[in-house]
Amino acid sequence: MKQQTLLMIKPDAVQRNFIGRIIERLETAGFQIVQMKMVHLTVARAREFYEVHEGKPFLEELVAFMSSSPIVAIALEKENAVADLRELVGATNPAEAACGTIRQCFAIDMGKNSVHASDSPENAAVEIRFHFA
Ligand code: IDP
Ligand code: MG
Repeated sequence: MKQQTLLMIKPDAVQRNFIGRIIERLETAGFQIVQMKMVHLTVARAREFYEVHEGKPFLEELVAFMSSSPIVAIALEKENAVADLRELVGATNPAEAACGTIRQCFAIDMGKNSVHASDSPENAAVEIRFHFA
């Protein structure tokens, strides 16, 4: 069954001109782009997006980074989209990301890791609504 998920191209990747290369990976892997926009999140909006991480030691750094310059939000559709996108994106820490994954190819470090991908169908629905309500 077709499923939707959310990908964000984070500031580090936008700034290094990797938008096109990342989108090419998505399309080649069979994801259909259903909605897409470039947006500069405010600190408050970035904090709202990552509210599940409230209390984590990296939250302040993450919110500051995600509101530092524009991101690209993309709603994607495919069979098994959530799990397949997580696999294409790779591990949170690029040093541990599998060969050929987006993070292994483009990410700088654990914080500046180039992309976000929803981690469950439930969170995907919430995150797509957050950007495309
Ligand atoms: P995920 O993006 O792979 O789902 P999460 O654990 O949900 O990883 O963390 C959200 C984001 O917070 C990560 O993508 C990364 O940018 C940042 N982050 C997570 N853990 C750390 C850390 O230990 N140091 C710095 N940033 C972190
Ligand atoms: Mg996550």
